[in-house]
Amino acid sequence: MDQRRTLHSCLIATASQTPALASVVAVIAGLADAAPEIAELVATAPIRGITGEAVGTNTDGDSQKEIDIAADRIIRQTLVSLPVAAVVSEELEAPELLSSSADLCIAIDPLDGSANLENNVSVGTIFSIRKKGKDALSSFFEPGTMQVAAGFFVYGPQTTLVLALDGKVDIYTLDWHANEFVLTTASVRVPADTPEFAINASNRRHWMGPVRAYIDDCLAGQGGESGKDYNMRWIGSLVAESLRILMRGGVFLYPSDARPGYREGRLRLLYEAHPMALVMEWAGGAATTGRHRILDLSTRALHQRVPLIMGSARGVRAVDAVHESVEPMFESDAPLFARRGLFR
Ligand code: FBP
Repeated sequence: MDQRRTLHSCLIATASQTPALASVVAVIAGLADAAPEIAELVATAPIRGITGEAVGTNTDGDSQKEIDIAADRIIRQTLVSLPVAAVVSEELEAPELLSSSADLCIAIDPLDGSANLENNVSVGTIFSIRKKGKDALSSFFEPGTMQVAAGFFVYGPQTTLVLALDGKVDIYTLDWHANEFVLTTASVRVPADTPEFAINASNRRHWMGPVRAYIDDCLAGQGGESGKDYNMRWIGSLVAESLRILMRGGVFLYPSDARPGYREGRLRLLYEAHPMALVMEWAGGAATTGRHRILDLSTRALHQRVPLIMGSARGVRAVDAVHESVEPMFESDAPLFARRGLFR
């Protein structure tokens, strides 16, 4: 007998146990229907000639490729027929208002990491779902704790859905033949303490004192204050890094740095940091800026960036502790920054 549990059957079970989640479940089912089309687009993009050249810039000045726009179109067409009041997309300057009677507001990054596509590195779609507050637009300015579900698809060797719903995080894998997602890891837990970090180390000279002190100590290994040897990974694709951290732990850092435009980091709060923080916390991990819990932050501007440090709970706490003990200045502002004990 086939013991496998499909996304469809899990969603039906959730909606019948928790009727308040019925519209959320409908939206997730819709996104899951759209994902194979985007995965197929990604898989065949070089043949179609649409990975490469930038065709414009988005609201934040990031280059936009034809494939970013195509993925955005697929997702937003899907959302039109679902109980969605408004959508914020990385590819849209302003929110799009959909059904005024619907009770959900969605923020999406339709194709995160598309700069990696020429190299056949995993990319993905990130989504964040919140209940509509007093009106659709103001809902996007509520803290990340208002999310009722979040997750991401990874288009890689496998097409994966990581879904934070109903207080837990499940991982599904697309069965291409049956055209359905199958539960492959239920209630995933981020290992509490994995000596592995992920950061774009080429920016070291631009980092603030605390991040530099933390990473320098990781690099010092057993001879450093942590007394542990660390491994390093950097894929340059948020969805791929997040999936790795869920499966085997570690800490991911995209901090603020002194480069123009990076004083608040690189990643966007509404459709990158908030959903990843919900996934991490519901899987037993943590997500902060080094000083503040990401889920407690409210958006000031729709496409606002934020420093993101996430992953194994003990690792994130260690980074936060360094932020308490090391002066928060950029080296370019003050070459000598104070340093006390790191892992206390
Ligand atoms: P986009 O949202 O523009 O796709 O950029 C996000 C991202 O690609 C993340 O997936 C990744 O973590 C980060 O940028 C890599 O940045 P960098 O190239 O500075 O290391």
